[in-house]
Amino acid sequence: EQPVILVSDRSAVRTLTLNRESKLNAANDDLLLTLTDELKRADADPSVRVVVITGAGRGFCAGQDLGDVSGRGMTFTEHLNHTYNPLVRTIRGLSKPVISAVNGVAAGAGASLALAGDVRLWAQGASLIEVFSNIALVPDSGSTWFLPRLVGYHRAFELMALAEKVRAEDALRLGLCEQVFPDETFRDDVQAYAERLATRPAHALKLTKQALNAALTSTLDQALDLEAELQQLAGDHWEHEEGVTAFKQKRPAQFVRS
Ligand code: T3D
Repeated sequence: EQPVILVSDRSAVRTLTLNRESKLNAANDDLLLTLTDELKRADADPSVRVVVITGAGRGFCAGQDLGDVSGRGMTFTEHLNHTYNPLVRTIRGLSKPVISAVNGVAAGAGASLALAGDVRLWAQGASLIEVFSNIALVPDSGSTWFLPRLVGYHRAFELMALAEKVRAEDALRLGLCEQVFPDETFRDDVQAYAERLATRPAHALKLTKQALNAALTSTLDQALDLEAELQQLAGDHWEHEEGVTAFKQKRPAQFVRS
């Protein structure tokens, strides 16, 4: 049987590919738990500097596998706490940048996964649907937290209530993704982007991610205090010394040390 998550490494970039192609990578528990484990393994692996989550075939992730719900012996609440919620917490808490590389349709919890990355790269033919209301469920896996922060309450409500498909050019305009690449070159373009990100100062980016995540729910005073605290950690790190030295020597900084 095919593995539900494909793992591949190239130039400090670990790519985790959701691999249930015939169902547009709809998520069963095996996929969700394996993806969470693989993210933690990538975080602990010093050879990895950036993690990419993408989908095999023409879909990114069609959300919960609807053939896998009945008879699973868990309430919805238990299921979310067992599978999706640890996954989203792991992505947001990862010390390394996570790229959601949205190669095709992202629906339901798949849409949440598309929004959860630190960077969201889309193929031209990708789309996002807050599909939950089609089956009379509540948006989950972080969608109710991510989407209104990106597009405001009212647009989020409309997208969720009508389950309308958001295409790439609208996603870019709405701030649901950072870049859109042609379908034909998407995987190479994602790899090139990820490799560029991998040359950036890993320790400083880890602290940046921590500060931004905290700032999303903090006051300005709290953000200023945390910045002051984290800046000490960044300033004491060799990356900072290298950055300043490189600037003075008029050369590119070398933030990757073997
Ligand atoms: O704890 C809990 O369980 C609650 C958690 C909930 C989280 C959620 O994600 S709820 C939302 C679940 N997802 C959906 O409702 C999406 C259902 N799928 C669709 O609406 C459409 O498939 C898409 C809009 C995503 C794509 O449409 P299209 O026309 O491009 O493809 P298709 O023909 O509908 O799908 C292709 C195949 O994938 C098809 O199988 P077949 O007929 O070729 O054998 C289809 O049944 C299968 N598929 C797509 N999505 C799912 C799925 N199979 C199982 N579960 C799916 N979610």
